[in-house]
Amino acid sequence: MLNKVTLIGAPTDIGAGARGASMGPEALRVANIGPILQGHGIEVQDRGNLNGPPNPWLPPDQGYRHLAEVVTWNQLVHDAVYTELSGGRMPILLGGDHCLGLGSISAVARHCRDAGKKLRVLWLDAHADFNTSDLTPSGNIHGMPVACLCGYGPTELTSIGGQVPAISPKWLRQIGIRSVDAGEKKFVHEVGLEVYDMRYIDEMGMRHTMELALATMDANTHLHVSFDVDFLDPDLAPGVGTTIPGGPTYREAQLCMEMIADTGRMGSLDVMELNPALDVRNKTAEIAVDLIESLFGKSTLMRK
Ligand code: 6HN
Ligand code: MN
Ligand code: MN
Ligand code: MN
Repeated sequence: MLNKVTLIGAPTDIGAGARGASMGPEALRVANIGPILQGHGIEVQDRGNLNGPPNPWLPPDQGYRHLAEVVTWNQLVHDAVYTELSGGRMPILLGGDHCLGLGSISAVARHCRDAGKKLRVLWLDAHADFNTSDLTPSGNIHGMPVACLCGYGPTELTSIGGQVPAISPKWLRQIGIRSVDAGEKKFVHEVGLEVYDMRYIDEMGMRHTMELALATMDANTHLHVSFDVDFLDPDLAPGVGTTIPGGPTYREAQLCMEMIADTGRMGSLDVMELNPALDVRNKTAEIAVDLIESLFGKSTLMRK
C-alpha cells in the first residue's frame, strides 16, 4: 500500500437532499484525520479544499438537481484526484456528498488505464446510488454516481474521465445496501451489479462477505474504496443526511476495514456524506476517522 497520502477537501452538498455535507471536510480535520494517519507512519499532505460553485438550492430540472454545478464540482474532483495518482500518491477525498464519487472514480479509472492496472471498486453504502433521471424519486445526483460511472447518465457526467463508460459494472462490489428505490432495484438486477446487501451480511457474516468482495484481485489490482458514512448503523453514525436503520455495527465495520487493509491493495479512498449539521459532538466524524485508521492497518495485535 502507498504510504504517501493526500487529503483533498470537497466542501459541497450540491448533489444531496439535505444541506450540511459541505462541512464534512472540516469535521474530519477537526477529528484529526491528518495527524492520526501520520501517527501510523504515513506521510500526509493536506491540499486544503477545492473551490467550486455555491449551492443554489433549487428544485430538480428534468430529473436533475443542480446538474451544471454537479458537473463543475466533479471536474474539479477528477482533476485533483488524477493529479495525486499521477504523482504516485494516494488521494483521500474528504466529502462532500456522494455525487463526487463520480469525479473521483473517473480519475482512478483513468489512472488505471494509464498504468495498465485492473480496477476494483468497493462501494460501502446503505444505498446503491444507481438511479437515473427517469428512475430517481428525488432528482438528487448523489443517488446516481454509480449509474453515471457505468455509462448511464448525461454525457457531461459520464464522460468526465475521458472514456464512457468509466468503469464496467463487473469491477464493482456494493456492501451494506439496505435502501434501493423501486425502479433502481430493477435496474441494479438488469445490469447485474454484485451487491452484498444487509440480508446477505446478516446471514453470511461480514467475514464471508468481504472474502467474496475482495476475491480475484491480484498484484496488479488498484483497489478504490468509496465509503459513504451512511453505510454505518445510524446509532453509531447519526451525522449523515440519509440515515437508514439496520447498518453494520462497530465491530462489523471494523472487520470490513481490517480485511480491506489486509489486501494491501487500497490505492484511493472517498469519505463521503458526513453531515456535521446532523451530528452529535462530532462523533460520526470521529468514528469515520477511527475506521479509516483500520483501513490503514491499525487493527489488531495479530496481523502478520
Ligand atoms: N447517498 N435513493 C435515494 C435517492 O434520492 O436517489 C437516496 C440516495 C442517497 C445517496 O446517500 O449517497
Ligand atoms: Mn496507482
Ligand atoms: Mn452514497
Ligand atoms: Mn448512502
